[in-house]
Amino acid sequence: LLELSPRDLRSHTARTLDSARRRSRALTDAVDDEDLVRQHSKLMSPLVWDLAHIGSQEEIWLVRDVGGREPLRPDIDDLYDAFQHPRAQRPQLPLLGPAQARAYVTEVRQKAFDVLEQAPLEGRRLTEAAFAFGMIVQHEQQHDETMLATHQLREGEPVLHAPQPPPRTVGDLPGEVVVPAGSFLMGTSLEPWALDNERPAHETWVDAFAIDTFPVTNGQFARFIEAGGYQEPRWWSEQGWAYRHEHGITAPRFWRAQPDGWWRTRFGVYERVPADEPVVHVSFHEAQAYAAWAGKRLPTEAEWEKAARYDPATSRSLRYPWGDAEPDADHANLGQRHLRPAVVGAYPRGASPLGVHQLIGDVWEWTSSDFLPYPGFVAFPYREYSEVFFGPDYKVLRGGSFGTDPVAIRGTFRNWDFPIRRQIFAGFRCARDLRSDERP
Ligand code: AVJ
Ligand code: FE
Repeated sequence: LLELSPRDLRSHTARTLDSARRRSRALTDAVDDEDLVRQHSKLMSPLVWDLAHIGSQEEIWLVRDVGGREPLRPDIDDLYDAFQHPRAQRPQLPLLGPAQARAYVTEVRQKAFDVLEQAPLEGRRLTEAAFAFGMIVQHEQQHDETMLATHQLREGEPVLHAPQPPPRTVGDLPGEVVVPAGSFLMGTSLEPWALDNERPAHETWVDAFAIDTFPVTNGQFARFIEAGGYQEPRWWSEQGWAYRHEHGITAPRFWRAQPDGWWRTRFGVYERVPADEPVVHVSFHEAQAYAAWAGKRLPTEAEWEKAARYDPATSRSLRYPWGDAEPDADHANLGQRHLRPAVVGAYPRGASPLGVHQLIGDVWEWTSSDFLPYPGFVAFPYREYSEVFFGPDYKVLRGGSFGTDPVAIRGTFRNWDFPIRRQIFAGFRCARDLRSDERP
């Protein structure tokens, strides 16, 4: 992407717009109109809201802003402004119906393609427009992951289908990797599609620590439950314990205890919980309690990023754990190719130089860090993308899940959510300080 000519950048952008739209269509065509307008959970919008919101953002940023064209539907800007209406209230709004929403996003897309071909995108204009297109492509893919989470909350027969992820192909590995003390370059000033919260690149000191080779699995998490982990306040923060009680939480979301073990519902399929897959649908509080029970802690986001990007051979920070190449199917479980995490050990080619596996894809990983600006942060292109969320209310998640598209993830990408949320495809891995006898 960094070396593309303007013409190649146009065709790359067109391809990524197309693949985002194919996914949005697949997710919204999989259900009937009644399902499309229904609210499957108070935590989520009706799918038809996400669809028209995707179009509305594209109209505002590409058609009006980059293209300088006349508005198509200025009357609906407010309806699809996420800040005006919380998710729980969206079903009551006079939303576009399924057919209108589909027609609207198609019309916006035709105009956006027109802007992409016709706009005089040279020099600085090109850089700005390329970012706006990248932002909109990522925005659509982010909502596609949100829509996938809505599908997981939907009741009824399975409507989405995908092949199984690959099996384990790595041999026995140590459970942890030691990351040496030192500073590394965190964040980026170069990635053309990096969002404002990933910028700028800055040297960050990280003390030596150990981090798990793999995300925590269902089998490991089940042992925490069976050891009484949800009954023991000492493993939980005060806030986490209050939340666990208020909501009566005793296992990851979508799990059910049966006489023969744990079962779960996954996109309408009722199945045994597979022991070797990373655990998914746990809150920050559950992740934090597990880590305490295991005698460990969650990594900070600086630790996570150093484990993912730092190459001790060159002291450089890579774009992805495996290097600078864009993700392919052998690197990571991304892009909704599979509708579940892969078992641990399934992606030897995706390991970081330090030997940490499956940092990208499979499950988002909770970190212990609050969502805060990097030193030198500048809100761009609008304060509502990241800045209004900075503070102690949100925890950072890293690495993307099986539901995240490759365009919407990289070693520097920062996601955030409330520590009580579990409908997202979130798991975690543990870290710990080194004992004095382990320090070099
Ligand atoms: C980065 C996933 C937290 O879904 O709230 C979508 C992305 N921002 N539309 C979200 C986003 C505006 C955002 N997350
Ligand atoms: Fe949005």
